[in-house]
Amino acid sequence: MNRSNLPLYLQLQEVLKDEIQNGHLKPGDQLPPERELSDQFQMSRMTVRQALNQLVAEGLLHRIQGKGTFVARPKIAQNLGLLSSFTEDMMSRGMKPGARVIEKEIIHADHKLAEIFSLTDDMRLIKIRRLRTADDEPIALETTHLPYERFADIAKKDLSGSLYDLLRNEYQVVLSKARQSIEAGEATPLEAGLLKIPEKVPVLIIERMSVDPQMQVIEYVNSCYRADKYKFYVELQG
Ligand code: 16G
Repeated sequence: MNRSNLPLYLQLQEVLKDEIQNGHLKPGDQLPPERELSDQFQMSRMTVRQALNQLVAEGLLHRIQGKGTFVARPKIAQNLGLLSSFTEDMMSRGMKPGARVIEKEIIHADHKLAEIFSLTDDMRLIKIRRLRTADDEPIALETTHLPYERFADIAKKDLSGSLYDLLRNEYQVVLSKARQSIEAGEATPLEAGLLKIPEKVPVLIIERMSVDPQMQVIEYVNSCYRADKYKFYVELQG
């Protein structure tokens, strides 16, 4: 494609994308100020800003207020075909997984939760909300529900590591299947504060329901993932 036919802001986007792809611009590198880019590429600052805004929206660049525009780290890509834990996912990428417990309580199942767990309304569940981090950076806020009858004492255990390891090692529970849905959402004030993103930015809302080999529901998890840090992929067979 001949770039000179493209609108100016798209031309600049293509140049910057190439620089990122061929490694001349690396994650963490700071871009020159808008004024310099506008001189260098002979376009107005508004056009430069338009190009940069689009690359920020695509997750290739990020802005730090008062500091400038930087090349973003590539998103963490998770294979949707595997029933893996956050800990395994991060470790397989050489990243340090983390979990900070924000809240844990015993709740009574509302109608929706009762249906998911095949419980009668009002039965008890353990609700655990944890902030998940990768290399100490907040990635997701996960709210997990577990049946109280089966895991009554789990809230007393150390939940700052892998929940799946805990289930396996302390309760001999192995998850065999899960159903997961992913949809777009907006960060609520609570999510934005904990995930260190502005309120209302697009996020990925994920629900996972996992069962053991006897098809007993073990966990129902509602998560909010940062869309600028995470993406999911699936391999399709023809
Ligand atoms: C993943 C799961 C979550 C599960 C957690 C266990 C998604 C969207 N969610 O984050 O359902 O509870 O792993 O991870 O993938 P852990 O064993 O590291 O605590």
